[in-house]
Amino acid sequence: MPRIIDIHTHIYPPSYIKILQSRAPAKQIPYIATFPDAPNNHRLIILPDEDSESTPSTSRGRPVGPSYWDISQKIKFMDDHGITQSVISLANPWLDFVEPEKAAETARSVNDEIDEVCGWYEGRLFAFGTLPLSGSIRDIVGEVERLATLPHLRGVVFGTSGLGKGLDDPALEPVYQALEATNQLIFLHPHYGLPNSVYGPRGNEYGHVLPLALGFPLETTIAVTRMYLSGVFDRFPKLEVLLAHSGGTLPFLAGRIESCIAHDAHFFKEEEKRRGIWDVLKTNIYLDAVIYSEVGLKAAIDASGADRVMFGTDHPFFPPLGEGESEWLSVKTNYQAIDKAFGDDKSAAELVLSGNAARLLRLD
Ligand code: 5CU
Repeated sequence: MPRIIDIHTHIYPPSYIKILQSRAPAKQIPYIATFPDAPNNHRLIILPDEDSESTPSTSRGRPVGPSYWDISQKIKFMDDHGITQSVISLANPWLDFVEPEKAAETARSVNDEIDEVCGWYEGRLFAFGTLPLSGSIRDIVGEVERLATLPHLRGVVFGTSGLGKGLDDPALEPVYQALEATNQLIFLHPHYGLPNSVYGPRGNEYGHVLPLALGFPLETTIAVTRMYLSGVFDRFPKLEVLLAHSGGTLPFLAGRIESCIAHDAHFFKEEEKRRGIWDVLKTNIYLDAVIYSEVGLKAAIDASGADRVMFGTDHPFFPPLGEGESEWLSVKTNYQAIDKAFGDDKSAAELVLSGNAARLLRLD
């Protein structure tokens, strides 16, 4: 059996599920609740506005069951899809919504819980930790440093909002410094998408397609471009960032970003000093292979190199719609994209399927 490592796979640990359930009465997103038109069907509401009055019941959040919190279901999914090891991460919206005074304590307990769960399947499970981003900088840096000491933790996962002002916020510098110093990767993942207004008055008629297929990748692209423009990668040249969904649209748009900088008087004087975006893509950025097509995957490989792209599944999101299907179409499509992109070059495919993750995240 070939070794396969899944670096994009989520979990909401039981204690986090309890937090989501406790928010149901006030309908404070994120929450888990049932609705009067389907009282036996628990829905996970996480994205902005996906529970509004006008949202059709099929687009109201997503059905939620044990695959979201029960680690034995993750292991079964891994077995069903030939996955040897997984690097699990708390799913969006992480701890973004937690009251500031509870943030540090919640992060510690969620991270300890995830570290413990990884220990139940020693060697098969590792994790990216979560940060108390609504807390103080001291709390956040303290948790970064603590995560570096937990046996199964290999980095952190977070979204694009940072401390509330995005990832180009100078106030985040101590966090980047601590991550760089402790050699911990950032797994950057979208959550907020784009304002619903861009989807037009009929946006609600198209399920989750517009926010997930377009809003998520554009959100990631904008966030990492802001990091780049603000000079984060110049000040922290060893910072490593894994971008979800093959970098959003960054591989496709990097040339345009570079050209806009080269033609912008605002950047004219400093242009000489700035590292090029292609250099950052090949030095600081890693991309997952969760893009579902050969075309997108080839763009990711061309932009960052076959030694910087890593297989992922996005489990437990995008399950099959038919009941009792154990093979997930979403996973099969990503395997097929890797097959098609590399053809006979099995050693390059092996890098994406496991070699890169094993090396980068020290999974041996
Ligand atoms: O289905 C979804 O909304 C999602 C999500 O929220 N996060 C994710 O990673 N994938 C799909």
